Amino acid sequence: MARAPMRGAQVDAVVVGAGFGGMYMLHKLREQGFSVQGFEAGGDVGGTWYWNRYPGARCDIPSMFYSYKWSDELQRDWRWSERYAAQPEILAYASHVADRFDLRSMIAFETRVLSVTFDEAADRWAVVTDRGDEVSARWLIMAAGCLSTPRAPAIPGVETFAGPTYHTGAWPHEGVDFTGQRVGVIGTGSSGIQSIPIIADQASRLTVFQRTANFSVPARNAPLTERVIDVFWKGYDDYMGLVKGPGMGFGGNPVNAPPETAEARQARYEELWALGGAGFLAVWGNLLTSLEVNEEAASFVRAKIAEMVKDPLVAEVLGPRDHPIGTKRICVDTGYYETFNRPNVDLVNLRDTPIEGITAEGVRTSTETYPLDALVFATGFDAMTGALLSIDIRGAGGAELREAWAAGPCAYLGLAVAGFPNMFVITGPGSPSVLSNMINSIEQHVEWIIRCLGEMREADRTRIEADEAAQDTWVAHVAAVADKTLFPRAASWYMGANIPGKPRVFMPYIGAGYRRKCEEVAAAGYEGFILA
Ligand code: NA7
Repeated sequence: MARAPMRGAQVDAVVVGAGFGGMYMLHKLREQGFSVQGFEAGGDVGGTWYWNRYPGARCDIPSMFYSYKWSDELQRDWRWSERYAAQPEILAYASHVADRFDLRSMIAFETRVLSVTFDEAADRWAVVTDRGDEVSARWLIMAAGCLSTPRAPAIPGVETFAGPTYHTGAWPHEGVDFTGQRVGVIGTGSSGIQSIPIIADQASRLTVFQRTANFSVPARNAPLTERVIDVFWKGYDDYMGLVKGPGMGFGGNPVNAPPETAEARQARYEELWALGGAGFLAVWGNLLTSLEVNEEAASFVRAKIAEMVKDPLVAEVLGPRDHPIGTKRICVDTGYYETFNRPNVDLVNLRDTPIEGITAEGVRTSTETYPLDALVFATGFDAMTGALLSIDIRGAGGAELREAWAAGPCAYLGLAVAGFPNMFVITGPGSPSVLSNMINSIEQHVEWIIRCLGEMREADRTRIEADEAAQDTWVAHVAAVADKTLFPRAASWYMGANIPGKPRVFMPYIGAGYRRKCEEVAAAGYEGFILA
């Protein structure tokens, strides 16, 4: 869409990204009387849900919980159709919110922010986009997303492949029909696991290239009934009490300890398996801190895989053994393991026969070439830092964020970065973010930021910056908490391990009491921040 570039515009706040974080941030800023400009690379709102249109894409948190909580009317009016909403419905929800609160008028779409530079004399950010915009803002809010920079591995010869290639995180809007085709899928994370059963339905032959087997729990997706909705509302206050109070934590919960007898433990695994969903990880409070406890739950899931997959050799390859369950994002599937019983589906174990290259014909491993008509990369994202570091961010004294984060991301409370005044990151590294219900974490950050900006305005202050010492203490705490768990044992995207050369740092915060900590910081006059 053609539009004249904004040159010399001055606003109170620029918001980068119009996913669920950016949308709510824009709404709150305007409501509080700030002038705003939003920028969004996509053609509409929705962020991750705008781009991830691959077949089978759906949320892995029950829809009723995967909704904004800030407007009771919105929450009560919107009717989800399924326990786990599919991508089109989530995108329709984002669109509904944008219509209802007139958000689009604040956003320049199809516009990518290229650079942001802090002007110390003015305490303002200069924002430059690929559409020639130059906008000056007192406050800069990065809502660019945690899983928004898709990455495909640099496999030699990929450009020579004769057929089309797709990435699950940048799926064609018009959809893809694989009917009658020989399709290859590389990657068996959530995106692979959700799309593989559907692609298998269409393709004449599907070859799944698996490097790491992942744990997946059946979604038991179903239409959302009045009864389920009723139960949700009955428990809503308690749920919000938990969200706004102690929150989630993986630090070990003695109340929820495994019972002594193996029979009682098995019964509990069975119960959660039958319920389905990522709630399986809540089986015991110490699932993610005790290797022994974890291994029992992991072997339960492997036994289930062996029951579902007819060929024992295939079941063996699909059974994860190289990481404790839950230390990589648990997947939630519909018919994933059963897909490998289909005669038109093959599994290639890349641990035995690694990919050596891609040719015009297909994928070549160390032993064989698999001829393909189309190739799907379900290979994930440069998670948590990719979107931020793709922007040239220069803070006080010209400091570059890329340099400041060269050894791994450092952010105070995951919200602000020392040396980068007046910039806030929604669900940044060092906050619960991807380990929590993203919508809840987004709301918490937006509400914290808006309170902060309101108080800054009231006190006539123009600059706030994380103190380096407070940031160092927080970053060390984030690492120390993670080190008490099993998370660092997995080569996960939480650790940056999926990107060659990316520093191995556990990025999200797994401790409990995060929200309280943020509130205490604000109540103490923004302790750990330098205000001017
Ligand atoms: P993930 O979870 O990062 O999964 C990516 C998959 O791609 C994973 O199985 C990787 O294996 C595999 N992969 C990556 N690079 C390669 C190469 N070079 N060769 C073979 N296989 C490769 O991304 P998703 O999109 O599935 O999910 C991301 C999040 O989105 C998910 O957790 C939900 O929160 C929603 P690896 O494990 O690295 O061996």
